[in-house]
Amino acid sequence: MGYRKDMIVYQIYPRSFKDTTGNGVGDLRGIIEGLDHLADLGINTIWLSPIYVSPNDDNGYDIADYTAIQPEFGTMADFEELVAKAKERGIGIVMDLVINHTSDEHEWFRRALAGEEKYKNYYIIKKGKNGKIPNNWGNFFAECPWAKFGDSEDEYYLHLFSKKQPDLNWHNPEVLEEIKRIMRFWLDKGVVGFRCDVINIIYKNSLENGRPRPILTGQEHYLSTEGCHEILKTLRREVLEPYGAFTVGETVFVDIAKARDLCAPERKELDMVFAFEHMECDQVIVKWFKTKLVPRRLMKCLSKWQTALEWNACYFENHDQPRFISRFSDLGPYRKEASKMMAGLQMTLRGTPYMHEGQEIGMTNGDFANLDEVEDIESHNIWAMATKLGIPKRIRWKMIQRTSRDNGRTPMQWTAGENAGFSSGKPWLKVNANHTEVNVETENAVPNGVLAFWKQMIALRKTHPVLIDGTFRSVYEGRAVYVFARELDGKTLLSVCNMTGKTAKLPTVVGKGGKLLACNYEDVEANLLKPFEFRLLEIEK
Ligand code: TEU
Repeated sequence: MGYRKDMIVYQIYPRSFKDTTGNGVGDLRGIIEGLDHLADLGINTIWLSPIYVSPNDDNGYDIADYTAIQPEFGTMADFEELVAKAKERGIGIVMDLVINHTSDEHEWFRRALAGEEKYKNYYIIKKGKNGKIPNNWGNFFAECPWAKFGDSEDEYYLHLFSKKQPDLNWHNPEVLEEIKRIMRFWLDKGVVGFRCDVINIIYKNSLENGRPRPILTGQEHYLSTEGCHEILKTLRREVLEPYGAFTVGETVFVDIAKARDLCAPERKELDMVFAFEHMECDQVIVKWFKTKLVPRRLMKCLSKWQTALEWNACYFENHDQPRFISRFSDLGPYRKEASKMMAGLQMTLRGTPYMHEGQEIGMTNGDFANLDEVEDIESHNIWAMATKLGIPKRIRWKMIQRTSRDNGRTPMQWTAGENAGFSSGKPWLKVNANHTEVNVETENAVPNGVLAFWKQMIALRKTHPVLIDGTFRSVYEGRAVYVFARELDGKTLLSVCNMTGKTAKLPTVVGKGGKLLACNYEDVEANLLKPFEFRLLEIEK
């Protein structure tokens, strides 16, 4: 029930995947065209970022109609065809469930603005305090989280994200009923589950002032509240279980204890969570300030989560994150090797792997020249905030370049041709210049390429039950080299990753024996690992 441990998920950001109409925006028919590539890659589940009607203030994470398809993406018939054709290839579709907020253009919010009390109660609307906003909370997009409610003199609505994303009032049972209806609508269309957007913040305990902190003051009033746990239990019992559907929650600021409370099997809430700690290994206080990625920090963090949770959602990239290989400060000429090493790492950790589109060809961060080439609302807000704080332009730009969510959203690189074969029109976001070298077509033509290695690692995962059911044991965490073991029924696989662009000593714990199941270099040396070398060894007992 819920999920299958053999799931291998591939995230599609529909705007950026493949455009078949020439309007510069990816669409559902483009995804249908891409299915053969995905089947060939070996994945069996697609998570679709939002495809619902939206004014696109936050690229679809601001939903104006939960049960209709965004016209620029296609029609409901296209969606149904996608579900059917994916199913023919053994691929299930997972939808993005964004229920912390709607768009301010959703009918509920419009009717609230028109004065209908029923709908006002769908949102979090509060009177100001002596002409001031209701509390001191922070906002995820570095805005003020309160906006004037219509023409009202002293009423405000809460928005933890953009002004066009009013938060829903989960104290109102009618909201729960609406969401149940929406979930069943998509389950009836054959989707296999949901990725639940910022799910651990939906239920606000109170709107009291929060303890002041560098970011997101007020979070103690809404992070993983009892109300949220109750809602998750109800949705699972009443909606998901009857369909055998699964959920992964995007859960912000969770530590291990909170993550356990949200996804421990016996609690019957979420099946697994996207935690953030390993993505924050190279950040200082807030994600917009990055330092060098210190491999050992990453290893320690991965081992900690691998050991603590019964099952992890293993991801290194998504539409909110810079490309992972671009985070290695010594990547140098080793893009391919690093991507292959990440394939080895991701496919041998314990948990469900979630790849992001383009990861399979080793796509890198965007090569934006200036802010005009960046679309993301968060990047623009951060730029404005940093300007206000007097941070010099050069540093501001560096911050955006390194952290912008658009790094993970550049158009998928299909060919070396114009616009990377993504679109015949002007793409909505700049195509990376390296598409002439980094693209699916070129990769398909080489036997030892990045794509071939991802395929090999996915195939290995499918044929080695130890990579799915086996336990995880950290064996070595060095300055450069990470070694961990997966064990099942007396069988041991050792995953050996050099996480730097320098040659490193093979740790003696690896020993001499063992059968080499995979390696991203043609020849291996007895005692050395080449830059970003990955080995998977089967140890004979
Ligand atoms: O993201 C929520 C989230 O907390 C972050 O990862 C977010 O990207 C932001 O950078 C916080 O600083 C989810 C979605 O994945 C994201 O795309 C949406 O913008 C957001 O929720 C609102 O729906």
